[in-house]
Amino acid sequence: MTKGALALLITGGTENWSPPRWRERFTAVCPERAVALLPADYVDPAAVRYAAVWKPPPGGLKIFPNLAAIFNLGAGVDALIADPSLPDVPIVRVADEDLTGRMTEYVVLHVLLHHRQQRTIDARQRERRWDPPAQRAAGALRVGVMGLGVLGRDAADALRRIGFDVAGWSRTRKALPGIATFAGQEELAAFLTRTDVLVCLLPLTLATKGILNRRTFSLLARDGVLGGPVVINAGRGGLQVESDLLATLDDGTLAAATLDVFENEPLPAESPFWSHPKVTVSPHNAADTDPDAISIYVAQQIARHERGEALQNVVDRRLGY
Ligand code: NDP
Ligand code: OXD
Repeated sequence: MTKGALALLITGGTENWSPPRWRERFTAVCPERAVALLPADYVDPAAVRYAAVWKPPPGGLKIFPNLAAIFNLGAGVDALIADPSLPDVPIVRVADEDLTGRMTEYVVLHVLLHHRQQRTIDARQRERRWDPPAQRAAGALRVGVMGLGVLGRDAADALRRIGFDVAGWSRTRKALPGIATFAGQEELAAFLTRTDVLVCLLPLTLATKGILNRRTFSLLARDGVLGGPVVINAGRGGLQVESDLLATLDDGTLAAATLDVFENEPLPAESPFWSHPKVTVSPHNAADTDPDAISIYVAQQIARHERGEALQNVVDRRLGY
């Protein structure tokens, strides 16, 4: 009996993260199954049981009458579930140690860049200036992680192990060793007022849209060792109100920001963020989903499903993540 086909609907990409590369990897890990990269390849829509997607065109999935599951080739599903015609089948998102490790690298890198004042040291190097800035113990810096999910928990724990004074905030209560935890809107202010460096790893949902705004920034600690609060956003651009970010960087409410994600991506060439002296920009590459690792993750999920076991990391469409 032939196995149901796997359709790939993948927008965008870079050299290692290209639709043909995903097809090559899925063909290797699902040798018994037809793998079709749309729209280039032909597949009978009725033969398709699974779809692996990244930002598929709206309406692109409703043509498959026998679809059993959708695999989102990333952790965040905001773009996918914005499509009102999405078939009513389980959506599995990426929650995998390869992706988690990449995000933790990014968070640790950028917290350390601020903590060790690397931008100041770089500027002094350009001036041939031997002038070491003050150095403090990691424990003097209060880092607050918004979002204690798969990514936030791992990043918070890595920061804790380095010695930072770490807290986290989530929708539901968490208990994490060595990390002060806060939950829900009613504890947001208490979380923010003890935070020098705010790391945002929230999903973009109706409840979190625009949460990085002037009010949030104005609640952050102002008595910290960095001389002002710092924001690091690697969640989604829609979490931040960019006009508030710029205004609060300019009026001194914020000392600095590291931004991996933006309201409009790619970040337009005319955006003031590119050249802002207090901003570090990265091109939404805090954590790439690796085709080698994630094709195996999807193949394992399909195998679970076909053995009659529950799919893992299924999105709650009502919550939006
Ligand atoms: P998870 O779903 O595992 O975790 C989400 C966390 O956010 C949970 O702790 C959840 O709380 C919390 N949360 C959700 N809504 C609220 C709310 N209204 N108030 C407070 N907390 C809330 O997601 P991941 O950790 O896997 O990924 C997080 C996001 O990171 C993704 O959605 C994606 O947008 C982004 N991302 C960005 C990448 C990049 O390269 N820049 C790469 C990968 C992901 P609770 O635990 O109580 O449910
Ligand atoms: C993701 C991303 O959500 O790369 O995985 O942004």
